[in-house]
Amino acid sequence: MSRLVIVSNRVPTPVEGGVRAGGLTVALADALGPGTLWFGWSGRRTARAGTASAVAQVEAQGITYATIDLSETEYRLFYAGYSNGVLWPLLHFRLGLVRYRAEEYQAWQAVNHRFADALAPLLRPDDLIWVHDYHLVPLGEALRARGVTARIGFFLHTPFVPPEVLRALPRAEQLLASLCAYDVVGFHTAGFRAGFLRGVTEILGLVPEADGRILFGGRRVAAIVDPIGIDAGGFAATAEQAWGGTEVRRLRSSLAGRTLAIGVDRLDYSKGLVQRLDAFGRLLARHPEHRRRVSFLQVAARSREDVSDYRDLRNELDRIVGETIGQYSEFDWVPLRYMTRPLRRRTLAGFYRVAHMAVVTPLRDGMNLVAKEYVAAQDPADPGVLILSCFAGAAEDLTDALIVNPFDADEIAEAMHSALSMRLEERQARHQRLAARVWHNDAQRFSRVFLDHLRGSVAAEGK
Ligand code: GDG
Repeated sequence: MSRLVIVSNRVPTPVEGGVRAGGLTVALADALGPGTLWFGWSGRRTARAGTASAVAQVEAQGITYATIDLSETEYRLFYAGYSNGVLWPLLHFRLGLVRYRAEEYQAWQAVNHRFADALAPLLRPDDLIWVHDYHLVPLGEALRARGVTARIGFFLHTPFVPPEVLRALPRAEQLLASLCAYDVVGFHTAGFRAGFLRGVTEILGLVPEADGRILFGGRRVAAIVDPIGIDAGGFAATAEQAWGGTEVRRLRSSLAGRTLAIGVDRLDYSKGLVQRLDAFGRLLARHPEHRRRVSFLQVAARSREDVSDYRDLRNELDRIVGETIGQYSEFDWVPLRYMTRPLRRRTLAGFYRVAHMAVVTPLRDGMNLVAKEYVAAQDPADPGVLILSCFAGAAEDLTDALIVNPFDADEIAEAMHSALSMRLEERQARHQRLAARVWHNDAQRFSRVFLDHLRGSVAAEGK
């Protein structure tokens, strides 16, 4: 059987007694059998650039983790610069936030080539190589240039933009060509895949074959739709266990019988936090009956603080939170609780179960796993209501949520009002249909579908 090689920008470093469960680790859990190699950046930054041969390897639970360090300059140009200051805003339709600098683009290419230099000697011809996310788009091409013949797939965790937006990126055609160097390219939704195929047609001038495959440079790349999911049963069990735990008990006693609403996001401008908090203020203004009855807990774990747009967002949120609390608080009730420190995963699962509604309103999102986690964590006998942005990939599947336009604070406020007033029978019926989707499109299915395509790609090519 072929060995699986996962490549991601950050490698989840093994910790004592196991591996730290990052989002990707959870999503790939079923694919990560003994013998798997996981390669990427260690998370360490060094004063000077490392050499290609400086690969650190550790083994945990049969998986080998091979990492390289980045220099401070590489981190600044490749990671904070091009990856998170150009590609992230572009792929989330935020052209106004794109800050293109040629030196960052060159560093992005160079780091991908350094990854390839370090990884190529570790590879075997029958490996299945699965590369993750926008930081590493050129890696497949760089590996091919080093004579790697193994099958290589790429999965994009963000949205993909249509050519009208993509054209704003200098060297957009190079980005598309790099994606075409893979055997399989995966997207969360049919819409993202369609955008990619249109880009290939309109910018590269190629005509995809009837099955959506593209012939490029003598190879065929298959563009597939493969929505990421969670370990729904596992997460439901965690939420149930957390119910009796100290944190959930403390939370519930602090609520004193009031309803909890919850939002959980990385502190990122793509998540629609400003509009969401604005909407909550409008709910309290328009529907005063909810005052004193509901508390909104927003967990917004700090992220990418060395990118200036993220610092600006944090300041703006501090201001809105202060305004809302100042305007509506009473001496024994605070409408909004706001944390920028992360919670433990188990605690989070329990908090989802306590919450009567979750507000998941990104302005754009590849998928959004919080929406799926919230559904999985509910008590089916008394489930909460999910409010979901129409611009999250998850909305394609979770159509029984209350779907809103995340730019329209009034619409979100009305959805909050509906959620807080919804009768038990409707909550149960919606939840049952949502849970069926979350259990169906789960993590196991995600990796199985991708790897089946990757395994099949060579055979199909020879036909
Ligand atoms: C990218 C794409 C796509 C959040 N706060 C805490 C915490 N989290 C966990 C959540 C969830 C994960 O982080 C966030 O996942 P999302 O999918 O919501 O968003 P991104 O981080 O932007 O992920 C996204 C995803 O990749 C997968 O393809 O869905 O569209 O942008 O699991 O629970 N976890 C803990 N404490 C927190 O405070 N423990």
